[in-house]
Amino acid sequence: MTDFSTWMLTCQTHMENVLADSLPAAGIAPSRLHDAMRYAVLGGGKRVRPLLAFAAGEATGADRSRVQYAAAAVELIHAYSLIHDDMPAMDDDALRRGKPTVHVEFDEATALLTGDALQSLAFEMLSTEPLADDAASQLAMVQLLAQAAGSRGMAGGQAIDLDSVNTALDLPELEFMHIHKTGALIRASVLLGARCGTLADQDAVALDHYAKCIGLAFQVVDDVLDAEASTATLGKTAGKDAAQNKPTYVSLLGVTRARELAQELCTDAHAALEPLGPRADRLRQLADFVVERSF
Ligand code: GRG
Repeated sequence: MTDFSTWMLTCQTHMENVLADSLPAAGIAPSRLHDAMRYAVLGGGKRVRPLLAFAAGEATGADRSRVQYAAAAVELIHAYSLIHDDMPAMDDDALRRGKPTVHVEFDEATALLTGDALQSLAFEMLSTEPLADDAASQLAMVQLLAQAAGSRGMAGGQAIDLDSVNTALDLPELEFMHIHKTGALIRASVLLGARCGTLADQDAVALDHYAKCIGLAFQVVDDVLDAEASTATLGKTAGKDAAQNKPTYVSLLGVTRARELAQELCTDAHAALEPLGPRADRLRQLADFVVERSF
């Protein structure tokens, strides 16, 4: 088995190439919009969601030529969410992935349209590329991503987040918000990657539980890094949660307990994968990566 860093780099490079080929070429009219789409998506980000899709695909024997489009579709939705989240009406941030945010580099109207167009491209890709053996299975994949991105998923979580500024959420309320805002797309990454292969019902349950644990762990670590890491390391403005008086795992639990919680969630994620045996090893490595990451 290739070591994890090599595997990760190979997947990230592959993802970059698929995304670069799938996005409208720079300079093609309307060129400002297409330039902004490429600016937002290419050359940055950890690609955690595509990595999860590739790893889940490996666990179900999926062909990478299928998984690459499921992975890319999720990454396009993620990129759109970051663009809109950074806009003045939401988080109002000027730095993302170490460069100016889309509305700063271009303008607000272009940023809105860029997010819209990336979301559409994601669904075009998921419904066009051959990802499943039959049309009904592929339709179910489209529905899965639509639900994950929509008001009962990521967009709903974002709405709760916006409402929560200056309020005192308790732990279950915070968890509910993050299961939607961050967790829904992470769950979709795992399940879509897995569905590109042969997914037994009991494995779907196990992967669903794994994804829930990883989604929450990802967010707990995100909160810790926001409190502890530098803007230069993160490539986005650090310390924003406290500055905006947002409820976070760090504000509720403190850094030490938040780190412990992330580790507990990682242990739960490993336990969830037990029935899958060695074919889930990449997912295990990714669970560790999510919790141990420093950016
Ligand atoms: C605008 C509908 C809508 C939703 C926005 C994803 C999101 C919801 C907001 C982003 C704000 C944020 C800091 C969320 C917490 C976790 C998160 C998604 C962090 C960014 O994801 P990474 O670390 O980013 O995977 P990279 O740049 O590596 O892809």
